[in-house]
Amino acid sequence: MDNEADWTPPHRHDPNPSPPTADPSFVLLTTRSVIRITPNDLLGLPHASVPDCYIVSTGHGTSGPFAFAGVPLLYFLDRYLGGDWTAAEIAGADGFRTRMASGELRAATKRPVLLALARDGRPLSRAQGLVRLIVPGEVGDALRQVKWVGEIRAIGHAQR
Ligand SMILES: Nc1nc2c(c(=O)[nH]1)N[C@H]1C(S)=C(S)[C@@H](COP(=O)(O)O)O[C@H]1N2
Ligand SMILES: [Mo]
Repeated sequence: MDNEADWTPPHRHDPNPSPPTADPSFVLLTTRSVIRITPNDLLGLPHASVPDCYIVSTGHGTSGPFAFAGVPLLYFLDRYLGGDWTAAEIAGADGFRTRMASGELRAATKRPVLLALARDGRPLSRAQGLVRLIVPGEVGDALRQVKWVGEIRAIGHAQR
């Protein structure tokens, strides 16, 4: 039930090439609040850069290598949720989504999962996916490289 297959679309997914909306902000949903986050908010948080990232489209070929920079998702979630969470669902504004477990994020210390704002030293455009989830450990396809993050939902976040 709660496995990854339920949270990723079929492998032969046709990637959406164009942004569904213009607004690059997203909402963080917890059991008690809805917090709107803008790219500008993220710019005020610690950043990391991860080189040699590839976007592996099974239909359209591979692009990269890219150096993506942004806020580590683990830092972001711990900061807003206080460590009190077990997983997060990350959805694009078009509904494309994936799920990241806390343990997986904590294990990826060298190549952290990012809420990316820049690529190769330049700000990401909305067309390029701003704000984009970058999962450097995903190498065989791009099903977790969610463009246009619109919603992050905290899982296992206790109501206090
Ligand atoms: N929001 C969103 N993100 C997405 C997709 C999508 O359809 N919507 N497609 C995924 C797939 S299947 C691929 S191959 C890549 C394509 O990324 P690119 O447009 O940078 O090449 O985006 C991934 N992220
Ligand atoms: Mo893809």
